[in-house]
Amino acid sequence: MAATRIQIERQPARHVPSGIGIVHLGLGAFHRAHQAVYVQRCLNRLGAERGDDWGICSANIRSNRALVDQLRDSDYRYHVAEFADSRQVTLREIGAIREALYAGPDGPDRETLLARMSDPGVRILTLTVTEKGYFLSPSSGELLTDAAPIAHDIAHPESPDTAPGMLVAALARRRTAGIEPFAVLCCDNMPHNGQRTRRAVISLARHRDAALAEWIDAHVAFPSSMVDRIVPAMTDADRTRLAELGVDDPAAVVCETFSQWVVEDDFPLGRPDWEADGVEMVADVAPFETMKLRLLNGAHSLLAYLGALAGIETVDAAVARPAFRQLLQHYWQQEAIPTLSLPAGTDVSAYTQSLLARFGNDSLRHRLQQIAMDGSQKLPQRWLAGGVERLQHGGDLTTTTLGVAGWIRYTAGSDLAGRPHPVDDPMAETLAELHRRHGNDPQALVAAFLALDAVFPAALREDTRFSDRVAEALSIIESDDIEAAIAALPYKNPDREV
Ligand code: NAI
Ligand code: CS2
Repeated sequence: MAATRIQIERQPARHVPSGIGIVHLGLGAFHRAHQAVYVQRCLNRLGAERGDDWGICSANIRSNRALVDQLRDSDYRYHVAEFADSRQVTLREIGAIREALYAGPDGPDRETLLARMSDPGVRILTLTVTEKGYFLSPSSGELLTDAAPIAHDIAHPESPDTAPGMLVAALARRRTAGIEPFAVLCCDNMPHNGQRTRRAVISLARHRDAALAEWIDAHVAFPSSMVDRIVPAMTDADRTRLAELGVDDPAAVVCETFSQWVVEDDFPLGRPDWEADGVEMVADVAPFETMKLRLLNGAHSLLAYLGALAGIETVDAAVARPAFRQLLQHYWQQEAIPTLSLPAGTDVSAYTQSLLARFGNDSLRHRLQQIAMDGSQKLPQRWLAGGVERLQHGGDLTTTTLGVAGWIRYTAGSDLAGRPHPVDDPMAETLAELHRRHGNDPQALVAAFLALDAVFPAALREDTRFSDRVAEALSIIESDDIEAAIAALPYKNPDREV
């Protein structure tokens, strides 16, 4: 194989003092490969003096304490390896994170984090805590007050365990001290993610102090953002190939070269001029969010469940197969795109072709199992919201109902050859119980899954045109060769019948 061509971007020696203007909750792979890279570009451009206010304090509040220690040991420097393909990689050394904290329930840094979040110099709070980290019902958006961590935060508001709890506690301190609130910028894959974060925070604040909730409602900005960069979870094989490139860095991340960040411009205490660093600052993110969630993430989830059931391990391996490419093309052209109000000037055909190319990047080794996790939290915005629109207007639901059937079958915990896989989902126990009760009766199993009102909107749950089609699809999936079954689907746009 041809030698890998690498470019390396190093950071200048650290200047002092290292100011912090941003606190991030969710020090995960995506944050390190996306927001922190944009902030690094900004710091490089502004230089030591002007950029000093915008360094990041990044915290984990639930897991991955080791990563915090690793960053501390490396003077907060880590590497981002951007693979254009298996032979071209750009290595970037990132130093935008200037403080790392572990504020989990068993961690030492909760007070330090709350104090940092209450610091007047912190003007922006960003989050990547996964869709489940907001404790909102995926379908209704209501705060899950029965969830144990939320119940804990209601009972112990000054020692919160959740992201909404941390935000409420810090905002309460700022209000008491007469410090204006930071802007809260969600970077998770949710529709209207700023508004959803707002709803979680205000709903939780109401349990503490109605006046605080009103203050947050009146004074705190919750801009939404659309975020896009494929950042697979690191594997030992990734660490090995980075070591072969001379990078021995436990905090390193691997990702694609593509990156996009579209942000609603609502930062009362100011922000860096991120436009100069490739961030698109807009008045309304919704068209960008919906397009990305339905076209990229919706396609990802189709590949995740149907590909995994076929015994396929990675995204690129799935799109290498004609049947799966045909599946995606039908999903895009006949099901997802008709539901979109596209951002002005969008060439949606070019966009979906670019998605196929990105999915085909075999250097990422993006595991379908990673995408398949948390399906109960993802499917409402990726498939179901669009499905409701198409059902109401007589649109095609061929691949959406197949995808739902695939998710149902996937959550049985094995692929079609009987190979077991984990079902990583906040509702995993509930889903397993449904399989125990109805696993031998496909119609009853589908009805039981569609009855999950936390996941499925009533418009789908109560419409036999949808439920019957899912049941049909489940029987197709159980056929010997799922790939042949996918290829044989009636890829046409039927009339009213779905
Ligand atoms: P990761 O597993 O590396 O990090 C997840 C982070 O979320 C960790 O810091 C973890 O401690 C935290 N977390 C998990 N559950 C939590 C909870 N209940 N409360 C508080 N914190 C919690 O995953 P990664 O790749 O960083 O992705 C995180 C999120 O970023 C995704 O869920 C998605 O919303 C968004 N994203 C990810 C992309 C990717 O390709 N990895 C691309 C675009 C968006
Ligand atoms: C993926 C996303 O894991 C998943 O659910 O669909 O993390 C995807 O990689 C990103 O949204 C791409 O921007």
